[in-house]
Amino acid sequence: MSQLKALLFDVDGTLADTERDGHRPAFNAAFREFGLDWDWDVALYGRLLEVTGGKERMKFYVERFRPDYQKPADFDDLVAELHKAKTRHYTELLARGGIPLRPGVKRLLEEARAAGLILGVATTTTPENVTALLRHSLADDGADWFAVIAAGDIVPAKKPAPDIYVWAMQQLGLKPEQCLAFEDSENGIRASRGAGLKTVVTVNDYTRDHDFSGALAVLSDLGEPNAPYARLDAAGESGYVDVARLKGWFTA
Ligand code: XBP
Ligand code: MG
Repeated sequence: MSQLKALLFDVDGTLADTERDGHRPAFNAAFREFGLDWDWDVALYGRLLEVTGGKERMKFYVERFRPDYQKPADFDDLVAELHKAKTRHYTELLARGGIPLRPGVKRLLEEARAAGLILGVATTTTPENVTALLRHSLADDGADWFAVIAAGDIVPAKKPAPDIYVWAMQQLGLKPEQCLAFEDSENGIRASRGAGLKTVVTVNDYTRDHDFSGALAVLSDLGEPNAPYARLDAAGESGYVDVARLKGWFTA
């Protein structure tokens, strides 16, 4: 039986509820800036989340929902420019303190560090977005808490491909049997399980009906001592996720 050495975190939807009130309005602000009449409401954005990666999501939107749109010859360049503008809007929103971490996240990260566990990030989003979230919503030196930040285009195949988790573990020199992943979505758990990782899921409004087969535990959130999680895959269990509980699930 391997010992737990590292916790690998997805970002969007897992560390913070960034999709609905962060990425979505940032995309819309970029569309307005470029004079496009594209506007992603909350429900449409839920459907667009089927595709991970902001550039990939914009292309998917045009293909699936805007047959009327005449793509310019340099459409890929336009998407790249839109994505840069979107990243600017998103990081500005984070700098205004716009998005808090989800319940229990800061407490667990602090405890895990103190217990000597290695922390890592494995996400589809752009590296700048990750460091901005960690700086503004966790701590000034929040990015330094993580031994690896695996993000964005660093691997060509984004989640649900396992590649980003595989890359993160290579950087750390660790095997899947030594790591635990945290995810919030079906695309996310397909990536983590595909990389051979045991995975704890915390759902959100966009993902609670997803298929989380193979999860170690499916929770409403990580919980706090005064605000316990609800365990969604085992009726009646509640509490808060700390290192001892993680080790119990990990070795069970
Ligand atoms: C995150 C995503 C990303 C963000 C947008 O997925 O799907 O596409 O919505 O990020 P996960 P960028 O939580 O599984 O990593 O615009 O920076 O690509
Ligand atoms: Mg996610």
